Amino acid sequence: MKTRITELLGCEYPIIQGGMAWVAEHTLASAVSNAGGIGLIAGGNAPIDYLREQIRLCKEKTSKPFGVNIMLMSPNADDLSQLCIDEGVKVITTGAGNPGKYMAAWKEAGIKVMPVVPSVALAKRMEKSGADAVIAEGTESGGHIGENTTMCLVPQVADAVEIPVIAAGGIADGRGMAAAFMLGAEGVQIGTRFLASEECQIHPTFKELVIKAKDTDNIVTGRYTGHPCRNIKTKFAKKLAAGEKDGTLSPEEFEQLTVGALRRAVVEGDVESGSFLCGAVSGMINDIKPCADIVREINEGAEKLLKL
Ligand code: TUI
Repeated sequence: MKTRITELLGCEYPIIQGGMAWVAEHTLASAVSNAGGIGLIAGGNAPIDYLREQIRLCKEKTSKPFGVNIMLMSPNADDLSQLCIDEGVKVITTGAGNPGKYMAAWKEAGIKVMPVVPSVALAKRMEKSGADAVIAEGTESGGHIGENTTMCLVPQVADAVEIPVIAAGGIADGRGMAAAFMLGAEGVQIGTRFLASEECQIHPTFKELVIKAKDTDNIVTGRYTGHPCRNIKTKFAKKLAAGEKDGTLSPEEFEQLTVGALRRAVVEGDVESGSFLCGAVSGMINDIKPCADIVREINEGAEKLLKL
């Protein structure tokens, strides 16, 4: 499928892997890029040396284009931004903030920049600051989320900007991709489906939780901290949600319990105190597959439905 996104990024399919903190490392990213999509390495809160190594390892594993996600709440965001320029990264996506202050330097370096936006207002601002595309991410996504749904947000963003729109949140198969295209998107960003991929390096317990999850097995926690996150509904997530609701956990106590919780989930598979960030679409993911199959099947499914 050819769209302005495949043209912009020089990839075969307009399918971008989500920049999932702690999850999106070079093995996953290179597998998605080799499959014809765009793999992403997540900067997250990582130190600069970690990201430099991941970028270099990814270049060894693929000659196809790949990108880096800069999580803008990271204290290292300035350094990681410069590192991407120095390492010749071709594509940057951003999350959890406004990347305005980095835009000029990234564009000067010839980087294709695609900020994640949770609203029409931010999409317009990003277009004005020179973004090449925007990723309109609905609240169905895993991790840190905005309020609007993919179904409502994508067409409104597509109407508001001239640059291409990538839809994210709740997309895991060809039907989701076709639906996103009907809403005006020219690409999709997919995270949760790649959690259950062979190349994804997360703890096996995390993969099990994803493929066993039903439609009702995810929950949003942390709204009162200003950083709501969608997770798999483990006992720990339910405890956080209950404490938030009945006032027995202050926002400070909540933050204390969740410091390092993503690492505990991804690296240790710790269901007692880990946060398993995951999208609402996990209920329809029932198997672990190679990234190449995931990318091909999603694209083929969408093409068939769109009668391309
Ligand atoms: O960033 C994400 N997903 C994430 S980041 C993350 S690490 C983290 N963990 C706990 C708390 C906070 C972060 C885990 N998952 N998705 C992209 C995304 N960006 N979702 C929402 C936004 C967003 C929100 C506000 C983007 C821009 C924004 O702008 C505010 C402004 O400054 O205008």
